[in-house]
Formats: sequence, structure tokens, C-alpha cells
Amino acid sequence: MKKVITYGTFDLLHTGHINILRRAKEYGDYLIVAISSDEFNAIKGKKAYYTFEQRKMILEAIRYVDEVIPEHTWEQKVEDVLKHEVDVFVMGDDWTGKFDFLKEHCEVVYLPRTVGISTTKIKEDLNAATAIK
Ligand code: C2G
Repeated sequence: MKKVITYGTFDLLHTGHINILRRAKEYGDYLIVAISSDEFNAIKGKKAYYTFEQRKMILEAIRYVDEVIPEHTWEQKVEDVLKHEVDVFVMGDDWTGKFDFLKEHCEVVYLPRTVGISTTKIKEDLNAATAIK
């Protein structure tokens, strides 16, 4: 069984997230998603709208996702790849090069981001719409 892993916050789930999850799954038979904990999001300078538990529940409902694990630190990736016997690590290309150190343990793939959508844009558009009312 070929195992794939990807990492992220996945807040306010949108088609950009779905695209990368679908494409990541195409690299194998089993997709693990490591979702950033609320505490790790704070380290990333992010404040998710949904809690870790809510984001985990939403991702577990996606057909491409086989397992959801927590992401607590930047450093856990090598341990995760070894522990879960991962063959392929996939991330959006905004991260190109940042995780090349994993190449000694697994294949590293950076996929093009979906243009025009992001959790930040969703929040900004909603705030703007509310302001107009
Ligand atoms: N993504 C995408 N297209 C978008 C938005 C996001 O392909 N329009 C991808 C990102 O490149 C990332 C994944 O969706 O691979 C999750 O995005 P975020 O939830 O923003 O995750 P991020 O904050 O990049 O966290 O250790 C890695 C970090 O946890 C990644």
C-alpha cells in the first residue's frame, strides 16, 4: 500500500484544499492529513475559525482522506514519515523547497496552488460584505 501524507490548517474548507487533497491521493492508495493543532496554528501566526476537533471531523468526511493526525510542531515530519511508513509527501507549491530534507525518507512533491481562493480571502470578502450592509 502506497502511503501519502500532507500537512495544513485546512480552515474554512474550500476548493483549493479539496484540489490538493484529491491530487495528493492520486500519488498513492492511502492519504494521511496532519492537521495543525490550535496551539501550532498560533506558532504559525494563524487563528483558525474552526477548532482542531471541528477541522479534523470535516477532513475525516472527505472521500480522499483516509486518516487525520495532529500537527504539533515543524519538526515532527521526519518522525511522521518513518512512523507511518509514508512513501510520498505532498504540499502546495507555496512551500516549494521548504521540506526537501524529507527526500532521504520519501518522495517530495509540491503541487500548484489553486489560484484565487484562500481562507484569508474568504474572511476578507466576508468582512467587506458585512461592512457594506
Ligand atoms: N492550498 C492550495 N491552494 C489554495 C490554498 C491552499 O493548494 N488556494 C494548499 C496549501 O498549499 C497547503 C494546503 O492547501 O498545501 C493547506 O493549506 P493551509 O491550510 O493554508 O496550510 P498551511 O498554513 O500552508 O500549513 O507544516 C506545514 C503547514 O502546516 C502548512
